[in-house]
Amino acid sequence: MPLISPFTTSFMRETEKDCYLVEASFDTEAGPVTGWGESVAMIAPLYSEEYVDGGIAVTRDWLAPRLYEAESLTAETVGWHLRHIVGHPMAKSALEMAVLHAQLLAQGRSFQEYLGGVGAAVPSGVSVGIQDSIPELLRVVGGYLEEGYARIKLKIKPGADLEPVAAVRKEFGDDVLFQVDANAAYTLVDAAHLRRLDDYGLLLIEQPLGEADIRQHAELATLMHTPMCLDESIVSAEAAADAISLGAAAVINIKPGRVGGYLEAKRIHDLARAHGVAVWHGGMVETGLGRAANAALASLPGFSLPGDISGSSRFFHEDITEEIVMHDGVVDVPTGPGFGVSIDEAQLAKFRTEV
Ligand code: OSB
Ligand code: MG
Repeated sequence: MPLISPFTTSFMRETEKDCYLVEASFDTEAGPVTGWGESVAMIAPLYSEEYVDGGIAVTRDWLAPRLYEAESLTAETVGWHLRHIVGHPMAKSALEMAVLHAQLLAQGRSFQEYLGGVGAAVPSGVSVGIQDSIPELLRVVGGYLEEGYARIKLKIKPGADLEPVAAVRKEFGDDVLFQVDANAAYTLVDAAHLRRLDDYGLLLIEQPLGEADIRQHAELATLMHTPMCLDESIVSAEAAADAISLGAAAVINIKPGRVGGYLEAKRIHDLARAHGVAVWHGGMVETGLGRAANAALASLPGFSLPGDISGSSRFFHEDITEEIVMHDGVVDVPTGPGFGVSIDEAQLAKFRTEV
């Protein structure tokens, strides 16, 4: 799916969204039911080790066969059946999501109700890529603020950090909820430089160091005031427990795909909440399918900061489901059965490259 404008992070420049979906069909007493799951793996292994072609291969050859063999498969047992396959959380997540979708549809139940989420809408933040110039950055951020987004997250990297952050603060003032995301672009050697971000009243700094560097994030957290938030490092509830107990994460970005599914994501939410650690819902440029499910998860009470749950129009001219709409700084939590959206087969056919 072509993106409205290129999305640039410290690790890549994306001009189109490439992903795969999982379709899970079941025969039930009431007739056939089909659920859809979306993998958040990217086209290249640059954000995590997973990537689209690898996810398709491991799903076909190793994951799906185990689920075909399972008796009375439920969403709650997908993780159990796949437990001996090491890694591949994004691929596992897409499978669990498809089974969960089918299960909810069969029960006529909404995902929010299943989870115990609360409220009709969730606050909507926007993730802003690295721009080619400061004037361009101010134009882009100004546009999102005008649209009503509740929070701005700016991608940073070495050489594109202090100056753009200072420019956004100067132009839009101290009241804008503003945070940065480095996608693992720095090392602990950069601590003195990163500390200079403390002058800008940021909500948090997301993943300045590497995925494996939980202890080093804890050390960096003692060297700066800006709250430390982890994204890439939180690959499971166990990793979240380690990060919390080491003092590496004052805040956690929860992405269901990165942790193996929505059920593990809820466990991380519950764990963080019990420790008084704030969480917010991350994004992986999902289609309307993933975004709809994300909005339901983000309605759990521990999600106290606006998530990367922007409307379809943030990234796409047209979506493969009903449009996800940001209005008044929020996205409504879908209330219909399943994830509350459906795959538009004609739209899907338009973007489909493989059967
Ligand atoms: O680090 O949060 C990230 C997109 C792809 C990979 C990693 C990240 C992101 C985003 C997108 O920031 C946020 C969104 O989907 O709105
Ligand atoms: Mg991030």
